Amino acid sequence: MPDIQQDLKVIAEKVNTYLKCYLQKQSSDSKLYEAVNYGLFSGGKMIRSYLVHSACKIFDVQEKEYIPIAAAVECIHSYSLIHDDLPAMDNDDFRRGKKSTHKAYGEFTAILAGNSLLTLAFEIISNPNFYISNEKKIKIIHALSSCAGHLGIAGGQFYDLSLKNEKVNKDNIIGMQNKKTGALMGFCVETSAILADKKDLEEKFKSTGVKLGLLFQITDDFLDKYGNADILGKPVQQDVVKGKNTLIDYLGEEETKKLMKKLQIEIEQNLKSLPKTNSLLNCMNFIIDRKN
Ligand code: GRG
Repeated sequence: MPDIQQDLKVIAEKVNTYLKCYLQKQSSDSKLYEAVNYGLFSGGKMIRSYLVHSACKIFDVQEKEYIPIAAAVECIHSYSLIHDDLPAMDNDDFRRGKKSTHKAYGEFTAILAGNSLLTLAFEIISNPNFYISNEKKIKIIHALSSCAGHLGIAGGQFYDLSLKNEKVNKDNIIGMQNKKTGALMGFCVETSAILADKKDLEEKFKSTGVKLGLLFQITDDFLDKYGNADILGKPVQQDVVKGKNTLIDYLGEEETKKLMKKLQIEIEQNLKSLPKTNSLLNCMNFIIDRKN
């Protein structure tokens, strides 16, 4: 399998540079500004940015068209992690090998840093200096906001937390994970079709991204069970401690691995007739084989 780490680093740097420039223009000496920067630039893998990049490669979409969108996605992702770590949610003290944002800055600052990052995402896309057409901007804002709300990340998080220690079935778990983790990845892949004006491919790309998200979440659950806390930058075996519902627990490891294989085949099938899919397929393999 080709090592995408180097490629990923290049894209991560471009997106981070874009975000740093953007935030520098809003520079302030408040602790809230510091917490926003802390939560955003804390060494995440930036796999979602890489997904946007890989999907855009299929249609030769230019970097200046998709880097701001990847930046907006990272803002929403960091927002979700800051809020996920709060005592009212997962109550985690560490993230990416560092203190979680509320541990470093206090709870109200972390909540507001999360809120600021959510709105920053839409500020970036709607910025008049971002030169894609207004029609595409509106479509992208609609798709991104839909996947962040109660039918997407927030809804998935709600089910994840409310179903703790409850008896659930496979569909409940997949539905929850598709929203919590899959929706944003669905957007990452779908956005390439929107940018390339490939209306007929938007739904297929979105569903490909959601499948990639489910694969990502299943790997996350395996890493929680068997991974290395130092490499992950957070404690392991937390799903059992917190009574979380995972497919590994429900189906067993063998069936879960069969489901992963099935998802892989479906993703390959979705991309079969398209050119330049190498990067996205390599990204899928990375999602499955990653160690953090
Ligand atoms: C963001 C709309 C919105 C609401 C907040 C708290 C919350 C509701 C949602 C939490 C969603 C969540 C934490 C999903 C888990 C997804 C996941 C596996 C995250 C880890 O992603 P990585 O490994 O993280 O890509 P890095 O640190 O590499 O960026």
